[in-house]
Amino acid sequence: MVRRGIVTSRSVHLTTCQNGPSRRGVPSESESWLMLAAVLRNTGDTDLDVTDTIEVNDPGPDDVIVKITHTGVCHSDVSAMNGTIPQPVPAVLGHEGAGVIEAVGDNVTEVSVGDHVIVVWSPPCGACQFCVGHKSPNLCTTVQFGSMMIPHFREGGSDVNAMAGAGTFAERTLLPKQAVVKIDDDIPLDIASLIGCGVMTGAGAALNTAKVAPGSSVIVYGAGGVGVAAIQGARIAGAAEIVAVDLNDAKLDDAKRFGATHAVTPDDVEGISAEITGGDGFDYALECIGNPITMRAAFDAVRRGGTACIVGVGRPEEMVQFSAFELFFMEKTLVGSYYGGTDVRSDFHKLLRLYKYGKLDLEGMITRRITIDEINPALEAVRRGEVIRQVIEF
Ligand code: PAD
Ligand code: ZN
Repeated sequence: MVRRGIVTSRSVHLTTCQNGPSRRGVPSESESWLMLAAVLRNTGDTDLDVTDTIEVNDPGPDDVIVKITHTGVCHSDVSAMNGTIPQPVPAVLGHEGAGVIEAVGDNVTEVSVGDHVIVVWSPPCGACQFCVGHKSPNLCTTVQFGSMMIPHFREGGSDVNAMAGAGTFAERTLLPKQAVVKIDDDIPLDIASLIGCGVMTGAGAALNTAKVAPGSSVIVYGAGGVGVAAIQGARIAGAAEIVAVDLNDAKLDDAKRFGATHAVTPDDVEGISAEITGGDGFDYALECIGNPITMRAAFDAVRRGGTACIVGVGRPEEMVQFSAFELFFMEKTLVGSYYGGTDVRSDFHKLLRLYKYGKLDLEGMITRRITIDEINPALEAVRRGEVIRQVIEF
């Protein structure tokens, strides 16, 4: 259900949103739309406030406004609520989204009104040492941190932040132009939204960060949206064995649909490792939960010389311990993976081509489609580990 109201203000002229986009530019005096958004009022709240009192701010010369059509619910949204991921409040949460460009600032030539786009929660500036020198554009913070400093929304006279500079749990959001990747109009936007976080993160962790090799053995901890994408990434890379580990039995069945050759609860990891690797350990482990215990378990699950890749996000104060001897003796690679080590400009399109030819199952990852009014039960389902992805449709 969508409720909208009109107010008179200095805000962007969004007359396009009823009948489809028709104009470019940062407009002048006019009416703006109040819109539905899900707001975190206080860190520690277990519910978001679904309200129609939020407005999007005017785009600057290098900004765009995206009409969000679809946004996935990721565990990181839950983590922003409970303080695992630091997030100034009040904030519109959501960071996995896709939609249509509704307005562009004067300097924006890369996209136009009406373009279909995926939202990028960590956009590369394209010019800094991380983007150019280190060839790690996922680690560029220039645009993201700059964007996070600017309130994207307002409510009455007060500022409202956007999670990770994205804020996709709203009918529209304000983004720097680098934070959108244009896609073809025939790609379903619900599918596209998943690429914006969970799918890129999980598949990218397997393909870009761990660089899973053909014929190798892989164990993936956690079969939520990120873990299922990691399983698919490992399958695409040509892994021989892919073991999914999850507490939830239903998730073990799910994991097999996406390419896991084996699926076990944590208690059975040792047994399956003995069966597949003779007890040496797996070539790769991908931790897609965010728990220090499973991070340590992932490190333990790989063989001497193997790679443990940590994708899950734990609290800043939580620690994982390593023996000062084992690091040398086991010669394992321990690597974090931020946004799947992606260069979004090329990787989003690669993943969409894999989807197009049936090699990446994105449709099957959508457990349910919901409205923004159903966000709180949806977040609870994520906490209980019951779902792969839930997609909000506006
Ligand atoms: P999710 O909640 O959909 O999936 C987590 C899965 O782990 C669920 O199926 C749970 O049942 C399972 N699980 C929980 N605890 C255990 C346990 N102790 N043993 C075995 N299984 C368990 O989460 P998600 O897939 O949306 O996200 C996973 C993590 O990835 C989370 O920490 C999120 O914040 C992180 C993430 N990282 C990045 C990044 O850039 N590295 C990006 C996006 C998300
Ligand atoms: Zn996410």
